[in-house]
Order: sequence, then structure tokens, then C-alpha cells
Amino acid sequence: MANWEQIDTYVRQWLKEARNRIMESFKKTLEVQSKSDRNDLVTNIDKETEQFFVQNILQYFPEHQIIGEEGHGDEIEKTEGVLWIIDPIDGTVNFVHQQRNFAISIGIYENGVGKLGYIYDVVLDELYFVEPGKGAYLNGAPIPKLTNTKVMDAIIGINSSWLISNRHIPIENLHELVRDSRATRSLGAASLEFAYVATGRLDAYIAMRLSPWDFAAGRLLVEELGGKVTTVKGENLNILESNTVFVSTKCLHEEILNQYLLK
Ligand code: 2AM
Ligand code: CA
Repeated sequence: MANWEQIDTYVRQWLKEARNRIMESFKKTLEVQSKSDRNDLVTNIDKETEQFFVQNILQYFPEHQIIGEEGHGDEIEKTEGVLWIIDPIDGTVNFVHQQRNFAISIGIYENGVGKLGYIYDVVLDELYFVEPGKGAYLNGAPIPKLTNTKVMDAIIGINSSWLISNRHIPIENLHELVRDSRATRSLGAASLEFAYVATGRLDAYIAMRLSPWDFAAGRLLVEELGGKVTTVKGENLNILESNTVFVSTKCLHEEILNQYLLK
């Protein structure tokens, strides 16, 4: 049986250490490379931060499995045992261009069930933490349950590039949603957009392509607070695959799904 209290203590310690390293890195020159396309960036700090977590986890918990964005565990196909899903820097474009609005995201699952979730806004030193069934916290203070709202009063998180074209939802439907809502915002770091829905700063978040490390922690956080997390077609997310993602408070989820996304 995993000792979740002990794991939690270590994760918090490692997050602080990773923060110190990342803040120090601002004084040095970053090595930036492209991955799948020229706007899909990775830096030496993404890679070093992933390595830092992997080495620490395996030192104390050699039997645990780890999937990291920068390549660790990309062969993993099963959710048996304890599985860590890590994005060492979520929002790398923001990290490189803005030196803010990025986070470390860690979701820990046991046999496919979410056990602990961490989204750490490194620069603001804000830690969103969830232990499903036991509560969700921002820097130790309980986060209140989500309250519902209607589209006309809602702020929708969506990257405007999905309004130009996407393979999943007719763009006219998205244009209508944008027109009917109060406002749209795009932060450029999926885990923080989940955290924004969790804390009521956004009412919904829509993305057409997120990987497990982008949502592993965020979905646990939003679900704990009474929100709903599905694909843009309303289906369950597969934790080992890339998915479209639609995050929202419960009633708004139904309204957006029925009136816009599935119309
Ligand atoms: P990243 O910075 O860790 O790559 C940007 O809108 C958000 O989407 C970020 O959270 C970013 O994570 C994620 N993202 C960017 N490109 C992606 C891709 N090709 N697949 C999945 N997620 C991606
Ligand atoms: Ca990343």
C-alpha cells in the first residue's frame, strides 16, 4: 500500500527545490529547441526538471511508474500500480517568452484512480493541491465548491487558434459560443486553465489537443470541486492518451455541450 502522506511530503519538498532551480535559470541563457513544429518548444530546463523528479521518485519509490512529457515512460500502456504523470513545465512558450504563466503539473494515480494532484504556479509560488474525496486547496486554504453560471455570464478559456480551424467541432458553433459568452481568455498553460476553472476565474476551458500530462492533475482538481471534465463530445477522458478537453461547472457543461458543441 502506498503511503500517500509520505509521498505528499516529498512532492512538496521537490516542488520547492524545482522552483529554486527554475528561478535561478532566469539568470542564465536558455537552450530552446523545437519539437513537433517550430512553435512546440522545449528547453534544457523542461528536460532537467523532468529528470530531477524522475530521479527523486525512483530513488524513494522504485516500483512506481512515471510518464513525463519530455520522454520518460512513453512506452507505458497500462495504469496498474502507482503512476505519476508529470509535466515539468506546462506552458513552455510562456516560460520562454514571458517568464511567467507556466506551471509544474503532477497527477498521481493508483490503478487508474486519481490519488493526488499538484499544479504549481512557479513564479507566483501558488500551489493548487487536490486529494480526491478529501479536498482541494490553494496554498493550504480550501477552495470553495464551484458555483454555476450561464453562457451569457461566463468567461470561456479557449485558444483563438481553435476558432480558425479544428478537426473536432464546426468552427461556426464555436464562433456562436464566443459571441454569446461574456468574454474569452487564453492563458497558454492548460494546467493553469484547469486551476482557473477550479477557482472560478474561468467558467469553462476548451482545448482540442491535450496530452495526459496537461490534464492529469487538473481534472482531479476540477472534479473534486464539483466540475465536469470530458472530451468536447462529452466522452470520458482516457488518461493514457491525447484527448480534446472540455472543462466546466456542471450545468454550464450541459448547456455548452447541448447548445453549441454537439449542435
Ligand atoms: P506545454 O507547454 O507543456 O507544451 C498551450 O495552449 C497548452 O497546450 C499548454 O498547456 C501546452 O503544454 C499544451 N500543448 C501545446 N502543444 C501541444 C500538443 N502538441 N499536444 C498537447 N498539448 C499541447
Ligand atoms: Ca511541458
